[in-house]
Amino acid sequence: MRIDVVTIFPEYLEPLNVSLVGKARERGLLDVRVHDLREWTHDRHNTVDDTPYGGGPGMVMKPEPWGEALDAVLESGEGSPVLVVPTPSGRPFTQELAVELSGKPWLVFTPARYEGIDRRVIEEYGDRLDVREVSIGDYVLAGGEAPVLVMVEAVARLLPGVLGNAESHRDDSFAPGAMADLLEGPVFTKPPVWRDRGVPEVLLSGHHGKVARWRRDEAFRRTAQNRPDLIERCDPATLDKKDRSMLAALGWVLGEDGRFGRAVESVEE
Ligand code: JD8
Repeated sequence: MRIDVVTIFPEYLEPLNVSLVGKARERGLLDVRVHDLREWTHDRHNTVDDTPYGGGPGMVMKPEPWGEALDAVLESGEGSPVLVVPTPSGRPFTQELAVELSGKPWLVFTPARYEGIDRRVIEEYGDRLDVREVSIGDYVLAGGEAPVLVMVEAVARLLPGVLGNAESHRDDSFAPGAMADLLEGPVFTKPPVWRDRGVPEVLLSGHHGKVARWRRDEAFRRTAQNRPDLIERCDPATLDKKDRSMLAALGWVLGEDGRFGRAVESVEE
C-alpha cells in the first residue's frame, strides 16, 4: 500500500517513522510519503491561507496550493487513490472503514488547519476520485494531522504481514465476527501477586475453555458498563446460551423488537 500525506506540518507525521508503521515501512510493506504543502506556494511568505468569504472568525486554506500539490501527487503514482479528508464534519471513522481502506492500494490524506480547506478543492477531486470526509470522533481538534496518525495506524496494522503472528487483528473489538460489538476484557501478566493484588484464578487454571468463557463474560461486563449502545446494537443470533445468561446477569434482556435492552425493574406494589 502507498500512503501520501500533504500537510503544512510534516514534522507532525514523524511518529510514522517509528513503531508498527515505521517497521512496516522498513520491511517494504507500506510506502508512506509526507509532503509539505508550502512546496506548492510561490509567494515570499509561502501563503496557504486567507480570510473567509462571507466574513467570520479564523482563516481558510487557499485552493491553489492544494490543487497544485494534489495534482503533483496524483501524477507521481499509478491509478487513482482514495482521498481521505479528516474533518469534524465527516462520517465517523470506524473499524469497518479501516478494514475497507486497508484493501485499497493507495490512500492520500489531506489534513488541514485553520477553519479547513476551500470547499472547491473537495469538489474538484470529488469529480474524479473516491473522496472520503472522515471524523475520528465527536470532539474538536486544531487540525487534521492527529486524525491522520490515528487512521494510518488503524489501517496499517490490518495489512498482511504488519502484525507479527503473536499479534492478530482477528479478535479485534468492532471487527466482523464473534467479538464484533464487544470491548476487550481486562488483561493480566506476571507477577501472580502485585501489591497484594492477585490474578483471577481461572487465568492460572490452564483450562482454555473456562478461560475463554471468563474472558467473554468480562468483555460483556465492560461493554455493558462503558458502551451499552454496543449491547443494544449487537445481533442476538451471534450469542449463545451462556452469553445470554451473562447479559441477563448484567440486567439485559431480549425485547419484543429482537434487540437487547435493559431489564425493567418490576416495582413491587
Ligand atoms: C481537520 C482544521 C480545526 C475545525 C474550527 C477548530 C477529525 N474528530 C475531529 N475533530 N476535529 C477534527 C479536525 C479539525 C480540524 C481539521 C480535522 C482542520 N480543524 C477546525 C472546524 C472548526 N477549527 C477531527 N478528523
